[in-house]
Amino acid sequence: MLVHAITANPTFEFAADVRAGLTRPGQKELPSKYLYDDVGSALFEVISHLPDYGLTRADERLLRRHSHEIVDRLPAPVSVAELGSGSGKKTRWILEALCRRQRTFYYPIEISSSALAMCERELRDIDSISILGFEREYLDGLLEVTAHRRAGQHLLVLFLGSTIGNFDRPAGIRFLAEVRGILEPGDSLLLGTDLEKSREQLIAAYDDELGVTSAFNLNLLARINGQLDADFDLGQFQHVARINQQDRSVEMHLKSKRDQIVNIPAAELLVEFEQGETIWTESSHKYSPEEVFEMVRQAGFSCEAQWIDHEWPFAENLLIAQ
Ligand code: AVI
Repeated sequence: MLVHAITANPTFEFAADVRAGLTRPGQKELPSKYLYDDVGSALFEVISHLPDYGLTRADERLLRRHSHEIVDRLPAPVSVAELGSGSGKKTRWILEALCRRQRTFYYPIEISSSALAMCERELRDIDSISILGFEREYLDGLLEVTAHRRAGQHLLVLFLGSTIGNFDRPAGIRFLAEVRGILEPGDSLLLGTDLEKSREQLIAAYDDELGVTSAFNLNLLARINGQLDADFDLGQFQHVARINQQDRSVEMHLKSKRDQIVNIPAAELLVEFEQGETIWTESSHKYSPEEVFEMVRQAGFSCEAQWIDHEWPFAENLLIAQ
C-alpha cells in the first residue's frame, strides 16, 4: 500500500480564481472547491456527523445495504477509482464486498492531502486491497489511473456524497461527459445524488445550530488570509444558507456585515463590499430520481440500477458507460 502524493504549486491559480470571482460584475463568488483545504475537509467531516445533515449517512446506509448487489452487477476483474474519497469510511462497504471476490486496486483521488492520508489509514486493514492515492483534481487523477490500466481490467468510478450537486446542472452533465470520455464502454460509475426535500430540512442541514457549516464557509476567507496575505475580518462576515427554488438548490453565501474594503495583496486586489452584499461560495443542487436517468444519458451513460433511501431522500445510481 502506498500513497502517491503529487502536489503542484496551487497558489497562482488560487489567486487568479479569487481575483476573477471577486471582481465579477454583479454577484461576487468564490469556487466551492477552495472550501476543502485541510481545515475545511476536517470541518466537512464534522458536518457529515451532524444530526440535521443526513446526506452522508443516507449515502452510507445505501452502500452498506446494497454493496453486494452492486458488486454482483460489476464485471470482473475490476479496479476502483474514487473522485473525492474524503475519509474513505463509506467506501469500505464496496471495497470489502469486492475484496471478498478478488484482489482489488483502489485509487482514491483527492485535492486534500490530509483527507487522502486519512482515507489510506481508514481502509488499509481490508484484506486483498492495494491502495494508491493521487493528490490531484478529479479528471487529472482519473486520467493517470486509466493511463496505467491493464488490458481486460474494468474500472468502477465512485462519485459519492452528491458532490455532483455542487456543479450547476449543465456543468454537472459536462463533468459526467468528461468522465465518460476517459472511460471505456462497459466501465461503471456509481453516482450518489441527493434528492429534493423540504425547505426546512435543507436550511437546518446547511445552517446548523452548532455553527459548523458557518465555520466551514468562513474558513474560505481564513484560507485567503493565510495563503494570499489578505486581511478579511472574519467577524465582519456572516454565513447564510438560501434556497434557490428555480434552481432547486441550496446556496451558501458570506454576507458582509458592513461597508468594508479588503486587501488581497497576492491577488493584487482591493475589494469593496457594501453592507449586506454577499459572496456566493457554493450551490448544492437537489434532484428527482427520474431526472438522474436523463442527466446521465446525456453524458453517455445508462442507469443500470438505482437505490433510494427514504429516511433522507437520496439515490445511489449504478451507471454503465455506453
Ligand atoms: C460535498 N457536498 C456534497 C456537500 C453538500 O452538501 O453540498 C458540501 C456541503 N456544504 C455545506 N454542507 C455540506
